[in-house]
Parts: sequence; C-alpha cells; structure tokens
Amino acid sequence: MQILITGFEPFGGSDINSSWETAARVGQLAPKDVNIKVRRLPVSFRKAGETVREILNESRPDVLIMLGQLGKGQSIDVERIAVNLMDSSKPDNDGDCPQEIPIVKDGESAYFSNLPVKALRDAVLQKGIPARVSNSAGLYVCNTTYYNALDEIYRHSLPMRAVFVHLPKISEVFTVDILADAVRTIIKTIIEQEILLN
Ligand code: PCA
Repeated sequence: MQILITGFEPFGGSDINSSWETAARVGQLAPKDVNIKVRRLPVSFRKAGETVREILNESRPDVLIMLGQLGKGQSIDVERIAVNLMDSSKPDNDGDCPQEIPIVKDGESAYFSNLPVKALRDAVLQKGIPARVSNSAGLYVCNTTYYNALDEIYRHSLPMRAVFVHLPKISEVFTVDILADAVRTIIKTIIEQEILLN
C-alpha cells in the first residue's frame, strides 16, 4: 500500500511547523507492508493547487494524509470538510492575502473526506491522545490545499482516500513523538478497516 503524507513548511514568522516535523518522523518508521512517501508543501495560496495536484498525479498513492499545524490547537483535529473559499487576515509566505475568493471558479462548494473521520478520531482517542472531528479546516492555505486534493480525487474519480489532519504546535504536551504516534494510529486504522477502494 502506498501512503503519501504531506506537511507544510513553516509560516507566520515561525521557524518550525509541527506538520512537517511529524510527517518526516512518520516517514522514518513505516508500519509493515506500507510504503510511505513524505512531501513538504509551500504555504502559498497561489501554488497550493498546482503543487498538490502534481504530487497526486506523480505518486498516485492509495491513501493521502495531509497534515497542517493549527497554532491554537489542543488536539488532533480530523478535518471532515474542505470548502471552496480562500479568505485570510494574514498573508501567506508569498505575501498574498485573498479576500473571499473561490479556490476553483464554478467548483463544488465543498467536499467531504472519503475516509471515516469518526473512526480515525476514536482510534487516536483510544491511544489516550486528545482528538476530535472538526467541521472547518479554516479558510487559509490548509483548507485550500485540502480542497484542491479532494477536487482532483472526486473530479477524476481517482481510487484514492484522503483526509486532512490539523495538529497542535509542538510542545511539552504534544511532542513530535506523540504527534507521530497519532498519525501512525490513523494509518493503522485505515489499513485495518480495509477501507481502500481497491
Ligand atoms: N497551517 C496553516 C497553513 C499551513 C499550516 O501548517 C493552516 O491551517 O491553514
């Protein structure tokens, strides 16, 4: 099974992003029979779509797990929905700050993850790690990237499952090891449930 994990470069003046640190850590220790590829994405509204679509078409994973950092997050947030809107009060890494602009002109308003988000949350909770299902990934670059990925999958009926997971910042409570453990748990749950399309 091919799994692609994405994380983001640092943004907002920070020199570290928990999503990339976690992706890199999970990539080092793949469960048996699983091939994990890891890619780092730019925090850029303009490049988000092209980058994620290129990566998907190049590596054609069975499962795509996208990670992002949520500064004020206090749990592992399994994102259910991506919406077709970019709106921000803070600039991305290119200095862009879009105001209520659709990601894809005339595209679907929103897409749901095609993975069972509650089952993934429950598995993380069972590990004793705080987790929840979130119904909004925000309107910043994470949502834009998630929407582009799901748009590519649904529009072209790709045999691919995808979910976005927001992680808290790295701290004494949420160490990289704990965040990596949560993501490995999500991977194991997807495999165990045999919820792949083929
Ligand atoms: N978090 C931002 C973008 C990159 C990241 O790690 C977000 O939540 O949109």
